[in-house]
Amino acid sequence: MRRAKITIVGAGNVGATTAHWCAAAELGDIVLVDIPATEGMPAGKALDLMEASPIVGFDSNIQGVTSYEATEGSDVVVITAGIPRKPGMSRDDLLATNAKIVGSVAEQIKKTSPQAVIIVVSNPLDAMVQRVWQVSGFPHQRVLGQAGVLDTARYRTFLAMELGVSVEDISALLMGGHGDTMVPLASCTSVGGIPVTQLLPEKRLQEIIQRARDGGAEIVGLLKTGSAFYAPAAATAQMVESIVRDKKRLLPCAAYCDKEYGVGGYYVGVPVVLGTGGVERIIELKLTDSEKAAFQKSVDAVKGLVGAMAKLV
Ligand code: LAC
Repeated sequence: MRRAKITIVGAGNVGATTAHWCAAAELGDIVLVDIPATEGMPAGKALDLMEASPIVGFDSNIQGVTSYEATEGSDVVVITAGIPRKPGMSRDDLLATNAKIVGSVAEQIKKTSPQAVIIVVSNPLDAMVQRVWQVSGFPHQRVLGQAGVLDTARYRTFLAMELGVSVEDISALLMGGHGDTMVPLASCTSVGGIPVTQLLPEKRLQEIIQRARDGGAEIVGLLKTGSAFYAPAAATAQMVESIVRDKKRLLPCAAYCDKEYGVGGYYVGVPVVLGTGGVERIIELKLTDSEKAAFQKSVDAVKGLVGAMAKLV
């Protein structure tokens, strides 16, 4: 069987750690790309990671490069390029700089890997994925964004810590944009099949939901010189896996919604089925009135961001 070819653009913390998780799970051959000014850095990280393969036991060819030739014909392209947040910055503060960066990456991918599924990770996520879709001209099913898997993982982690149970038994869903308005859905959260509302008082659950919303900023505040990367990279690798193995996982991802949820042509976090074709289905749930209102508020924030981006690029 031919191995999948996975390109990761941006060899910084998120990109290199995504390569690490993808290699460890033997998801395919990996090309790690960064800008020419980084010289040997992507090659050094790739070689270092490959030298771990006899120890960990994975067969993956991992290359680090500073131009796109080696990425040609990729099945999946992950875009992590862009500047990360510093303390005091919101994800939205990155808008102008990162819109230009991801736009030029999308131009390259369009030329070298026209059949790829693109997963965007750069922030502010919902606007960046819209930008990549616009510039690439790819069908919207083959462009999606990573956010919901990470945000849901944070929510699941905090619930497991609170309840003293395995994270594996916490199943949850989160919708909306990857920002302060994201919407963790208490109605879709269960612990070993038991609705979470039977295990936690409402007030405590709301505190945990708020911590999940602020999860990215909590890490930025601790690290001081950058933002989270282990969990964002693990989330991305899980999406790559569902695509290259055609697993059809049902995961929250930033997907293009037009009629779905009445969004009207924007990328926003919704539950999707992920397979070889990218977003193969968007699941439309019945939301409670308050969830509907919170989701709408989040969609409005995404629209505002995309509107602001249109004036900058
Ligand atoms: C976070 C950043 C990467 O949520 O968006 O940690």
